[in-house]
Amino acid sequence: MDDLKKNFINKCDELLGSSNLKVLDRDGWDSVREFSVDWRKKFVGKPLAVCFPSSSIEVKKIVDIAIESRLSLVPQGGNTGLSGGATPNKNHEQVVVCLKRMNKIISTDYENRTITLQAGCSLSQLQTEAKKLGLFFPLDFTSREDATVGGFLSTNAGGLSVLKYGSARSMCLGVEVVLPNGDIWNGLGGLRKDNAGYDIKDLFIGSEGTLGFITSAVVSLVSNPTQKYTSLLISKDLNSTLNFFCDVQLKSNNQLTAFEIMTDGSIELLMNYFPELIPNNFKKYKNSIFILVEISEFTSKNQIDDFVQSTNFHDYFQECINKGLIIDGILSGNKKTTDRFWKIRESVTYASAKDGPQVKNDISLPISSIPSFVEILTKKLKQKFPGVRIINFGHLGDGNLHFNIAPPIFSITKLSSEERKIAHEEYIKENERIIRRCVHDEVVEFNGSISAEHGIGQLRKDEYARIKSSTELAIMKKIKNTFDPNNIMNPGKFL
Ligand code: 2HG
Ligand code: ZN
Repeated sequence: MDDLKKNFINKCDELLGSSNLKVLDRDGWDSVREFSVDWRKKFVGKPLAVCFPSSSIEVKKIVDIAIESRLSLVPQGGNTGLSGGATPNKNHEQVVVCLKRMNKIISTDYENRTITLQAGCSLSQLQTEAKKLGLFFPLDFTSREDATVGGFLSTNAGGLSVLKYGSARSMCLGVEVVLPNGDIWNGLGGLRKDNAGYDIKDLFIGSEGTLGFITSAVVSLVSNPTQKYTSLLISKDLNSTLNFFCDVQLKSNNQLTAFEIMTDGSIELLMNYFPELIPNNFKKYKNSIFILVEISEFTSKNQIDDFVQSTNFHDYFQECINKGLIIDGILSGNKKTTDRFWKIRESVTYASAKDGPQVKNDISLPISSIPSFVEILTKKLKQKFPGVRIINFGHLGDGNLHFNIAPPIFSITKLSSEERKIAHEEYIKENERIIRRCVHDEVVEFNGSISAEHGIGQLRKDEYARIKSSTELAIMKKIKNTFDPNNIMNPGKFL
């Protein structure tokens, strides 16, 4: 190990104590593995070490030591990201800084409807804290138990309630950041209005740890919905799904809180891996589209213009069936059924993980063009890559599709499961780049974005450089250079 690396390890040992510093060469691969491999196990890094600070002062000191030792730092929260943005490179030179020990609620403010908390708090911890105040923190996604505040802000995560409440950015009123020069910026004012100059906070949100460490944040809370109505509905195709979406959205005004879809490839995966989740009378709809609709009630009982109060959902959905917008559906009548409907939607990712590697996409499109986009791209992909399976699902109400591509099913009778796994991996290795390009070219054609909520990370880095205009890239690089001229913060990710 060279002297600079030794200097880093010695000083960090002194700062954090050896139980809060894992050094690959000293403590072994097992001690750093879970911080070196991403959730999907696609990116495997080889860090010099992993640090576990407990305060922003300790993060600041780690930055100071890294500057002195000329090493770069990779911020990490729950390591639940899907783009490899928190995974170190393979060069045994980067230091992962895991903020999970920084998990304190700093303060709550009922009147201001805010919680100030450290970046290592989990999303579910924050949701629970909001509940204690009788309020609601609406950001939500499957990895809520592990995902952290710092992680969801650095990636500007989206999830299952963006349609009504927006992405992480819209719920954040302030951040504290340790900058790449070791300065600490305290932007935790928690104001709802602040027009004094540039909005610096918004630069850090979504910057994927490339501009500094978000070490604390102030988030805003909202009123709890008084009641939620969740239904699992079936439509025959995307055109009618879009018409149905417009109808519900128009009628429900801002009471529609989720409009999620799963198309045939996703339904097939669910039926293969979690058949027990699918209601028996829905098994015949494997070539259709499953739609999860959630409508929430917020108002008091005496408000008569309320869609929820004036609507009998059975009648409304029956009317939609008569109009041909949907073909069938179940309206949940209790929490168990509601949880099951959400479980179906959230299990597509788990079914995918069981099936093997895919080309994962996270695209954003004008909602109106989704049916034609899907039709054109599906045709192109099926022509160029015969047999590929399209696992298309996601947040139609936000214009966000996870248009994932799985390899053809290699005949199970001819191959053992191990051989099938290898065949899958090889297919993805060979075709991933070109499939992704094909998808993204169509996204550009339709004025979309190559990431809606998962970020660029390592996964889309090349595509980001290929697709973004030189003007936009130059602006991004100037911003990066202003904050981090020595490229200490998370190098090798999106820029
Ligand atoms: C979801 O919407 C997540 O379920 C994961 O964003 C998407 O697995 C995926 O591609
Ligand atoms: Zn998603």
